[in-house]
Amino acid sequence: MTSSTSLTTGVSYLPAGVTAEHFDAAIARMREAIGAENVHTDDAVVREYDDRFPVTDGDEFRGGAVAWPGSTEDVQAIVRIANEFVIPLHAFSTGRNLGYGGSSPMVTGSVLIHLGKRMNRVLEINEKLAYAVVEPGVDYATLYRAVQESGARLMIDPAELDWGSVVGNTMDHGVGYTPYGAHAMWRCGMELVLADGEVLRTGMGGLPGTEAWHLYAGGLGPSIEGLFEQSNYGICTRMGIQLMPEPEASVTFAIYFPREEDLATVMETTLPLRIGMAPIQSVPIVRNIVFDAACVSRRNEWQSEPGPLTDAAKQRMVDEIGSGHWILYASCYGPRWQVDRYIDLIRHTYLNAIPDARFETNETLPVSDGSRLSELLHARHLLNTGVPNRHSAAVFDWFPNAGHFFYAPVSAPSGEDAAQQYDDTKRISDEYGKDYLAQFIIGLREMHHICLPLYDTADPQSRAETLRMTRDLIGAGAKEGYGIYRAHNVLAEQVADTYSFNDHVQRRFNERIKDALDPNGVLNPGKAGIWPSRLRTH
Ligand code: EUG
Repeated sequence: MTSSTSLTTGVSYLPAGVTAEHFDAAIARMREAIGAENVHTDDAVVREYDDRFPVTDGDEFRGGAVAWPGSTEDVQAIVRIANEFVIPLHAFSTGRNLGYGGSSPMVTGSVLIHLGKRMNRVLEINEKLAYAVVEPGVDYATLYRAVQESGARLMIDPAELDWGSVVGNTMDHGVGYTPYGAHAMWRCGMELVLADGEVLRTGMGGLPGTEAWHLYAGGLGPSIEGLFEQSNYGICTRMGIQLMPEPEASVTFAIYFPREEDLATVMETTLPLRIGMAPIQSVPIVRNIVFDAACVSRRNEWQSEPGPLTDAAKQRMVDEIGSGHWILYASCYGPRWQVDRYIDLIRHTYLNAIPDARFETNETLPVSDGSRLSELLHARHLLNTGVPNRHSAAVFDWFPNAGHFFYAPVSAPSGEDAAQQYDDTKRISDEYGKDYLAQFIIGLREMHHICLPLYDTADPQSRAETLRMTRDLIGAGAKEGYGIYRAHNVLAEQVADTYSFNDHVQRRFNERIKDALDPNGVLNPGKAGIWPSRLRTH
């Protein structure tokens, strides 16, 4: 530790109340434990982990150092040292939580633990029982390749963008679009490093020699895997994820609805087709034309003035892309005869409800068509058949330096709720002069209304206005009973406050668990508004 003072070079951000000497001593111990080449304090390395979509002007949400553990034992060592020195850690998988803070910590100066940097193995692919076991660094593209290379006839469920971590996305309640789209429903069996450094295997994983760890999420006693999702009670170092057997045939369809006012009818038509898991077997999305346009064009093709987008501009998108104001995408899977029957039934039901809608499939509108419409449909077909891609990342080029928040309220998948949310969100976006770009993601008994409040990440005024707008959206939604399911760092406090039943009993409960499991408050303090007692201000 004699060299510790020289380590201060390059440490730009220290956790509040921690001296440079103390921080350096902890860093030196981490270097000893996992190798000096795996712990960095240089600005050039640490700043790589700044939020790619910066929100604030100050130094908030920045790491002080980064560690690259190579094993569960490495993670244990880091956690134990953090406890000894009372240094905040911020663990993440691949750090692609874009729109929710990316890889940035709640507490400035935290030691970032980039789990995925070296812990990126697919540990098992079991074709017969249809599951895989992955480390945090396995992203959807990697899992897809591993399944292909193994020859297993299994279909993965990718998130919207292929660079997302399977573990990270699942732990944050992310969704995809195949029948296995609700990721938290299909994870089974976790290995966790607890806040005191001990390793826990959940469920059947408690039984030495078991082969059922990734088959059954129960075991003896309470189901605890959910406790580790969107929390800061432990670090997941491996996870089982169950996979759908590859179907004989798959067809993806798109339905183009001609009017904004069709939304409520679309939702009412969808619910009965979806809630029984047939004939709509996948997770349907209902996107507005602006979102689709942003995947295949730049904003200045349609409007050069700032927002909101005019009705004329949106109508031109619809006409020139050949689309609708709302577009529903979903898929059918199974034996060819069944897919054909389901597609027929679905087409008839929607066209009966909205006769001037247009119905296409990836077969009636083949990719060889070369149109933007077929490009969009084909990108959805890839996702819906388990082929990860990053087609939607084009949104980041909608205008120069574009970044975004996610505002994602949950409600019943009803026409009334969709119309109410659309009205509120559109009105508030118009007030702020911002584009409304969104998709509804329809589960079985709920939907997520995924809105992307976009801003110019290089323009402090655009950032501030969009942050204010997003706060207004959260406030307006909460008044109507629409809570958001996942919160950006900068919004976590406000969102936690909206879950206020019985004097915020949920937060108090979460924090009682936090204090019991992590008395020094070192693991991801502040995640989902859960603060350890030493840092709590509410
Ligand atoms: C998406 C879905 C989400 C989310 C963020 C993004 C998809 C984007 C269901 O939740 O939180 C197109």
